[in-house]
Amino acid sequence: MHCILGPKNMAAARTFSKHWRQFCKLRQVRQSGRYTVLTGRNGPQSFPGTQHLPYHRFQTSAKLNELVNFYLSDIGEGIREVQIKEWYVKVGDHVKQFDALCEVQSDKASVTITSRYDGTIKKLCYDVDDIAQTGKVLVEIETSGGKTLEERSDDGQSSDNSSSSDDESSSMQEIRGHKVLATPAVRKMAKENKIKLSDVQGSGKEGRVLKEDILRHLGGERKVTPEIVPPPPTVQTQAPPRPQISPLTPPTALPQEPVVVPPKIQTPPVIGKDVTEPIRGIRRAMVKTMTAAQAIPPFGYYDEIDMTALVKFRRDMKVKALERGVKFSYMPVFIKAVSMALRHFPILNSSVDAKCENITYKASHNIGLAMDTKDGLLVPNIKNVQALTIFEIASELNRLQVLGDAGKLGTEELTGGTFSLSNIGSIGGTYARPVILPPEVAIGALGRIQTLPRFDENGSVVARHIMAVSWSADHRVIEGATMARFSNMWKAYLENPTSMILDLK
Ligand code: CAO
Repeated sequence: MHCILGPKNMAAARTFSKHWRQFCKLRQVRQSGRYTVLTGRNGPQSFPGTQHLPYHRFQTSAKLNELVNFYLSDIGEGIREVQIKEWYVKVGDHVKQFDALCEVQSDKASVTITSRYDGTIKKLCYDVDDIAQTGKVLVEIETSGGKTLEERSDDGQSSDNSSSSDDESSSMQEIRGHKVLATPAVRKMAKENKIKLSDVQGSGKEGRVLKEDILRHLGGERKVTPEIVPPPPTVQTQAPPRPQISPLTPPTALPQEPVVVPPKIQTPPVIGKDVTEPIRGIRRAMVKTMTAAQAIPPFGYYDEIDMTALVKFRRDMKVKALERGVKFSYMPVFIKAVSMALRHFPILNSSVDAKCENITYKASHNIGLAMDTKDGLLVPNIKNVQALTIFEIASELNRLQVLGDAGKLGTEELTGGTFSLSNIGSIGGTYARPVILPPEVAIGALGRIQTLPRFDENGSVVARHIMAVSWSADHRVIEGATMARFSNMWKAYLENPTSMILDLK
């Protein structure tokens, strides 16, 4: 048994043990819109502890030389597993407390795992893209000094097995000395091409290595198959002159017309094989949510909105908002109008329990918006829209879009929604059948704003800006008439945006 603190220090040890357990429980620190999780060496199973940690099991990292198992602790929201998105360290790296170790993706959020210790990384227990379970060892860290010890089991047994760091380091993609910034896809690409990220000159932000950098690097290093560029089509602008033949002239052999051979279209060779891979990360969440949504009998309601006045209104507002540093699309108006209409139809801002036995009318209008991100479909929400100005909504939407683009939407942004909008029209299309996100009870999908002919009050055909809206509501608790009345009110606000001023709070 390795006694780190001697019996004399038992009292001090117990006090430390108590504080340490509290410290571990309070590790979830929100940082810049996402969680940072610090993980205890004894793993989450020791957190709830009324049980005392054996006195030899804790330490101040600066003093001891031992190999500690660094567990992935419970990161909340019932998350049991995460996908490793990116390692920020490699075997052999020295880390300090609070240094970022890796980025993980749960089905709800992106989380940075930071170190609890000063020490040297001995083993990374997962590769990028692997699924890591909470409560299992994530990393082995040797705290300062040379002697390595295996983490002792709960009964206090220990072993002296040394780490296999050499093996590990040879299989790593990372570099010694400093961290290379790159997305998992780029790391994978580098790995597949057997190149070290450290050898590649990154051209992205803060030296981040991009796909193009890998390709450029590959180009310089070995012969790459040149991109297949089809030759420009030959355009015959003038027909070659035909020989003039008089009908009386005896037929002679006609000169051969030049044969114009169309250029051969080079298509990329179809080589490759079917690829089967596990459904992970955000898609896995989509499987769960959408499967649960299938249990809801939806009521569909469709209408069209004359957006002509709003298009003009937005044109003016866009300039004004930009002067204040905010991008202003139609969404902030759509979202505010939803909240204003929800005040009259609170049942549409409710949630039902799994068996649909209880309904909860939500006080806050946390309006979710389907977002197409590089990681997949996410639905962050804007909290308390009922209390926000349209400009504040625009500003929050900008923030969410930046986080979404960076793959950094956190649990805070992704949970607690009460009603959702899906602006598929920003990509295209006229109608969509949106799927209700349980436990919410309604969702709207917006089509593309199109210029279409419509009759004016004099019966003349005029060009109008038209957008279709498709609502889905949980028909177990929402009557079709309620959905229709809500839609009419929302539509009235959008068709006459200045009327919103009267009801704005
Ligand atoms: N019709 C016409 N133009 C539209 C439009 C619409 N329905 N919606 C947005 N636009 C315009 C915007 O006004 C903006 O124009 P400007 O450049 O002139 O300002 C441009 O298209 C780009 O808008 P945007 O997409 O950046 O911003 P947004 O606020 O309109 O939408 C968001 C934000 C997050 C909803 C959107 O980016 C998005 O991800 N949409 C896809 C949603 C989706 O995937 N739904 C399906 C879910 S089910 O799988």
